[in-house]
Amino acid sequence: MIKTVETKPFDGQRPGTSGLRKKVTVFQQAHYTENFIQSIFNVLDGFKGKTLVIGGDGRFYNDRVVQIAIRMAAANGFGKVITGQGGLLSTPAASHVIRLNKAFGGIILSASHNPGGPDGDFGIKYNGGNGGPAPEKVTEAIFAQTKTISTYKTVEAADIDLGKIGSSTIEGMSVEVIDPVADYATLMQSLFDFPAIKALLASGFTMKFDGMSAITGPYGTRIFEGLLGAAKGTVMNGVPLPDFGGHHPDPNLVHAKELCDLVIGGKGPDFGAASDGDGDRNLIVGKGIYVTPSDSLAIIAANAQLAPGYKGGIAGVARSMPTSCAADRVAAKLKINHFETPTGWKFFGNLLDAGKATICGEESFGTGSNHVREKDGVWAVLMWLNILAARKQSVADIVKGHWAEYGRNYYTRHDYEEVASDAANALMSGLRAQLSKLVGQHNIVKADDFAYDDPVDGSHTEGQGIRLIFANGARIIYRLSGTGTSGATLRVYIEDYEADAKKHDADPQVALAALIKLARDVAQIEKLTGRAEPTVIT
Ligand code: VG1
Ligand code: CO
Repeated sequence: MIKTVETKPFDGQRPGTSGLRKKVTVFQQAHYTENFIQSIFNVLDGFKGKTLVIGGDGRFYNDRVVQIAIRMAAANGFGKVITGQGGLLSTPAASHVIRLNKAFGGIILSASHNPGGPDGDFGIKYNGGNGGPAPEKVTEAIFAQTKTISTYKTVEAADIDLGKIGSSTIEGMSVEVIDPVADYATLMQSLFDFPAIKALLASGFTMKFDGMSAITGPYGTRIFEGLLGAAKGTVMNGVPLPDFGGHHPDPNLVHAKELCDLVIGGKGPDFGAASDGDGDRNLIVGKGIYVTPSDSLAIIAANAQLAPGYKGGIAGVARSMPTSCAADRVAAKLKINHFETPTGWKFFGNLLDAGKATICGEESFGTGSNHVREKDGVWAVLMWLNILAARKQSVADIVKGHWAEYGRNYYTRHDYEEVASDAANALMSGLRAQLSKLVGQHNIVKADDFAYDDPVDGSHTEGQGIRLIFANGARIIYRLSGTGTSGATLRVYIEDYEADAKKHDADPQVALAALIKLARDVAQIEKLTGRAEPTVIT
């Protein structure tokens, strides 16, 4: 039976860089989750009888919210819900399932790389029929709904059994439970040279993939160990856990330390990779080398045609503004489009839909292409394996060869996590106030607050990060995170370009030391936040 429940608005339900992210305990408040889901439905038009995809990364509370969302979809008039077994779908797989089934849209449950568990984080976001995160005009409309909502619709019904693959109905709406990996694995086989990768793995080349006790364990096990024949045990931390084993499922040098020590240390396998909580990020390491996400994007763009799905070449490459300019150099050489967008995958959707860009990436361990409308961790790993199989060189040789050809964009990101919000805001407004007078000092030729005009729909987005651009192309960028759930996180991105191959072997922290110091001084980071050092360096 459909019922209408009275409710009152909650403050602060504004989606951030990637959906609404809050502590689990916030989502557990009576009506909180329902209010947000109803607000999504309230801004959508014409979904009666259509299909909605629902799935999440398996973190604590995923199982409850999937049931809540299914009931509300039925009460609001959707014709069908498709979800993965156990309510699980990686973010890129959800994007694919939306596109494959020509669904109206999807609700993705994840707080990505944020910790999980009863005291951890949870998140909800809406993706449209193109499989991509809702653009800002939609997320802002959802936020407006959350401020005035007074009722939501649900049905009184028992939980749907999501443990078994198959179909059932609830209040006249059908619910199809699918294998979360199968369609995605088929898509990957259509893009990459699986026989060549299989031959590489059979030839003594070794790899490790860290699923970080999150969603990509089953995807990695099926694809790397199953379809590609990698040795059993190639996938580590391959069983998804509701609390990710107590770790941050964030594939970087800090949180994937065990893998990095093993592979970068040179005594482990030839190739290492990891993904995050919801499967859209990737970390790539090789014997003796860490590949920065910015370099990975550039190298993928330069080599994509080696993979069958991209053999006709790529139309363009897009990167988020803080991502290093390495990819721009590849685009210039290939004479293809390049785009600089604000942070967050939602800004790539229009470029991909319009065929203007084929490969996209962010410095935050996100790379992807037009095969879906999300970044895609396992895709990036397969792309690297395909490149390695085709070029028959080591990761280090490919990276160093790339630098020799294009020059090296030394790059680092310094994060100051859980800083007091007031201090972080004061720091950003202090920077904004100095912008005009900074030009001319320290060889700064441009200082601004990044704004973006979408070349496809003309939408305008402001306040996307302070940029200091130097005469030689070096950059310092400051922005506040839009995915955190406590206090503020200040991100400082530092980049410098070195053309001379004889100077390509430095530690980035050393090569960038003078710029790092300048970045701290100009923003008065220690004075305003009390932090002498960042909490995470990537
Ligand atoms: C961070 C990253 C951004 C990424 C976003 C979502 O956002 O910087 O590049 O798109 O996370 O990724 P912020 O606002 O905290 O800097 V995920 O894997 O959390 O969906
Ligand atoms: Co993620």
